[in-house]
Amino acid sequence: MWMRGGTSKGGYFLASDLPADTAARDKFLLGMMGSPDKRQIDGMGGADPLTSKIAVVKKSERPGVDVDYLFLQAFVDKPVITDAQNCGNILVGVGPFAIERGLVKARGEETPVIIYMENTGQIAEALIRTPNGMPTYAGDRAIDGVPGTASPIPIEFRDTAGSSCGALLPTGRPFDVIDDVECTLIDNGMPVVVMRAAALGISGEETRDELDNYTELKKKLESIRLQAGPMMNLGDVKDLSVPKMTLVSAPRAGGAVSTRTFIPHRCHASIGVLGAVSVASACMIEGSPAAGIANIPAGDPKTLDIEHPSGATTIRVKGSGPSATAAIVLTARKLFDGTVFAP
Ligand code: NQM
Repeated sequence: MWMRGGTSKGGYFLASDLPADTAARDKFLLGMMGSPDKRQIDGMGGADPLTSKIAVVKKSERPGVDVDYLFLQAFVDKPVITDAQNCGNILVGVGPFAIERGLVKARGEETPVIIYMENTGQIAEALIRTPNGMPTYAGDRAIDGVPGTASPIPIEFRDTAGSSCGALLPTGRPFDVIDDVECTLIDNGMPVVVMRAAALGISGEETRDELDNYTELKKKLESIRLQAGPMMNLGDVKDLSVPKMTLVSAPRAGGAVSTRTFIPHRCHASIGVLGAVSVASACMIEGSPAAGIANIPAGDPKTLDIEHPSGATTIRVKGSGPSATAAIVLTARKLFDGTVFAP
């Protein structure tokens, strides 16, 4: 099934429909996406990392969990499929997909789906509208970065701190200095390096296309990223899609902070969901470069608008530090259901 999840898009598969052998699976997935090729002309990928995404879903054997979700990122221009990151946007389609495929039975107006995220070993709980025993996609919820409206899907995350790096702050410090740039190395669901845009010589208001053509900036970011990888317990990150690189500046539209994120080699059209949770957490760490410019509302829980190139992503954070929990409301839509082929 092809679905939009949040501001991303990809292929959703039952694990049982894919080869069990990882090498054979990856060969099939690269072939059906059309990778490696920057236009992905011979496959389903949309010539963008945000549309070259894959969800592999199966019924869970874990107590209290409905389905297991493995996220796979297909690189566009390299023959690489990686499970080294999670994806909160593609996650949004997992609940409806699980119900459509009969892995979870609809239970009245709304059906909760408890999802184990295999990449990072955490739980997310999604609530899907199922008025007629099946997911309904039509609704009145708008999200920035997607035209029109659709049915809202609230999702709560549990235990996201240190998902891939072992700790919220893997170096134990609010920031480290790499190549003379103050960087917060953080993981609250997604490993992210958070820096001030000004420290890299940009305003933070640039468009995605402007930043994608800024070769010098990309070189500087890659140098920082390769040094940050081992410091974040991720090892050599040359062929990994983490850590993400987020440049923050003061909010411009009444939100908490403004962001431009590289994922990691192309600029994101908006921001990843778990990426936004990690950035929001960095903004709340005293002494961090982000905290100095962010506008954090008082009270608990807090609603934080993380501004990005297509608007803002709203995160609700309860508590603070490693025990904080995060929630979002996004939308998903079924686009196509059928048979996909690889060469
Ligand atoms: O951070 C893109 C996306 C993502 C990841 C990326 C995501 C998340 O927008 O949870 O959703 O950072 O590669 O799909």
